[in-house]
Amino acid sequence: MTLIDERVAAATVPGGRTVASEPYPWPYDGDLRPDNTALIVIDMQTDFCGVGGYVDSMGYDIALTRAPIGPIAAVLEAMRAKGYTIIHTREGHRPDLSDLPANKRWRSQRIGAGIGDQGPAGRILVRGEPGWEIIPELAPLPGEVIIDKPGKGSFCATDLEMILRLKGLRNIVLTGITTDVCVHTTMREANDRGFECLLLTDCCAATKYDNHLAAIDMIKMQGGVFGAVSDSRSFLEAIR
Ligand code: C5J
Repeated sequence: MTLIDERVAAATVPGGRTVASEPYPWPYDGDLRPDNTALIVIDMQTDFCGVGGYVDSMGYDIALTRAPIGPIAAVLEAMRAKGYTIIHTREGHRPDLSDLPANKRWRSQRIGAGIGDQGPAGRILVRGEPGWEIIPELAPLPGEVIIDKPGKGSFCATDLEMILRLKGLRNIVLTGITTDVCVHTTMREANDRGFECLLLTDCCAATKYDNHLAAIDMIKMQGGVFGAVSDSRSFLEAIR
C-alpha cells in the first residue's frame, strides 16, 4: 500500500459506498449519502436542445444535445425517490439585458443567433421566454432548487454555493448540456471550491461529439483534476 492509498483508506467511511468511475471510485472516501450529495441538471432548456432554440438557430444538430434526456430522466427519478437534493440550472438574462456582457452579445450576433434577439422560440436566452424554459421531460418538481445564471458556470453571480453549504452538500453529480461549456465550467468552479464532483457521460452532450469526448478526457488527467467520470448505469447501480 502506498502512502496515498493509506491516507485514502484512513479517510474512507466504513461500509460506505462508491460509484464505479474513472480515474478513481467516487467519491474518494465512500461517503455517498442522500443528505450530502446533490444532482445538478444543467441548462436542459429549449434554447439548448429544442427546435427553434439558441443551439438550433446556430445550426448545430440538436439530436446531440437531446441524447442525454432519457439517461438524465432515469437518474432524476432514482435520486428523487431516494431523497437526494435536486438542483436545476437555467442560463438566461434579464429582459432588459442588463446582465448580458457586451462580448457575449456581439459574438452571438456575429453568427446570426444574437442573445437577446428574437428567434423562433422567443428572445434568445432571455428569462421568461419559451426557449429559456426547461424542457417538459425534465421539468423541476415543486421544492427543487432552480438556479438562474447569467454565465456559463453555475457559481458565477448565483447563490448556488451558499445553498450547497447550508444544506451540507459536498458531493455533486453533474448532468446536462453542454459538456464542454456549462457543465465543464460548473465542474471546474465546484472543484476549486472543494466539492467532490462526478460527471455522468451519457447524461451530458456537446454541440460537437469530439468536444464531448475531449471534455471527458480532461477531467481524468492528473489523477482526476476536476473529479471523476462515470455513466448513468454505474451510478444507478451504486445508489440502488
Ligand atoms: C452554451 C451551455 N454552450 N449551457 N451554454 O452556451 O453550455
